[in-house]
Amino acid sequence: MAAKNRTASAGTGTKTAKAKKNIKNIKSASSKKPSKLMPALTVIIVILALYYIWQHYGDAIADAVGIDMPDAPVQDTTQTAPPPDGIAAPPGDSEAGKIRVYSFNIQIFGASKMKKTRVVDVLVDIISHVDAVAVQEVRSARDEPVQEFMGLLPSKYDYVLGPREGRTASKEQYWVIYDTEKLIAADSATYDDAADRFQRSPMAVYFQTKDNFDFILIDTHIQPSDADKEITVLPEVVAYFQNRWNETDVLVMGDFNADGSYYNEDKLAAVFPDSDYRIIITNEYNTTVAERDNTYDRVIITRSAQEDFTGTFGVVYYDTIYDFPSLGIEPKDVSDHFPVWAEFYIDRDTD
Ligand SMILES: [Ca+2]
Ligand SMILES: [Ca+2]
Ligand SMILES: [Ca+2]
Repeated sequence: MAAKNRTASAGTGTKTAKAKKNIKNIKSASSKKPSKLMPALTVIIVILALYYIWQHYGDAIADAVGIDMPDAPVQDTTQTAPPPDGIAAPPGDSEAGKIRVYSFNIQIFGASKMKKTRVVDVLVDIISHVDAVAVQEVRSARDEPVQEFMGLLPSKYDYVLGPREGRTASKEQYWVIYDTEKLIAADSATYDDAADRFQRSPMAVYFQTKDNFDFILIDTHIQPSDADKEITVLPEVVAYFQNRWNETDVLVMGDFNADGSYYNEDKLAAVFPDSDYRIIITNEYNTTVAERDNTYDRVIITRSAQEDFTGTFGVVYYDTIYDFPSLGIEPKDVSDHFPVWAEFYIDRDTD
């Protein structure tokens, strides 16, 4: 993959060096006037303490209060490490006549994440192989990080970004990125959650392909503490969008938090029965980077989309794809989730 311009990081480094020089100057000036030494030292200590907190806990603070910290200085210790050159991100690109649709919770995406250049390199490489991806957990007060990331992808990619959703100060946006050479985003909408049953009301895009296949992609991030209730409502969301666009093929994708302490995964088959749906990412798959084995992320399709499904699907275990030690980052720096995906024919659709 192409090495990207990292002038922003280099600039931050120069500024830091300048600041240190200034601190030195203040120190030597102060030493000539002993009476003013203490206040000057106090100011320096406070500045250094704030700088330390900002640098080390900026992300955590931003997460806790639900905002994205503006431009926290990130120490880039990986500048000399090579980019993940020549490594194709499995499962690889789709063949002609087929598309691969992904879901990826990229964990607190915003300005802070965009500063982590090697993390961004890996994200760009993964997403440069998708035909479409339903992204969860864009958490930024501004749209610039999303626009900046789109600028790093091949120009054939376009996107739909949903409104900021959430009952508290912590808001998230759904973000669907797609290859305009394969797909046309004919329309998009957010579920009309009048009864306020979702922390983050699901977003959907109605896609058309160059051939017969047209479908609705629903992007959802289920609230962990309310997983049982929210997942139960998803079939209503499916029906809502089916009626809206008069289209039966629906791919419900996203971070369902449908496992572990949040949800009894054995209940999912009752919400999405075989008569009407097919659960493609079933309970035995691990979709999380953590040690524990959980199927939080799911791909579920409606019955009419089964004629379009090729039977090929997967989880992108990027921890085994990239040489993380040489990049100077860990897989968990990329996200706490692995992407999940399913493949579809574009020429077999009958509805
Ligand atoms: Ca269709
Ligand atoms: Ca499981
Ligand atoms: Ca169909």
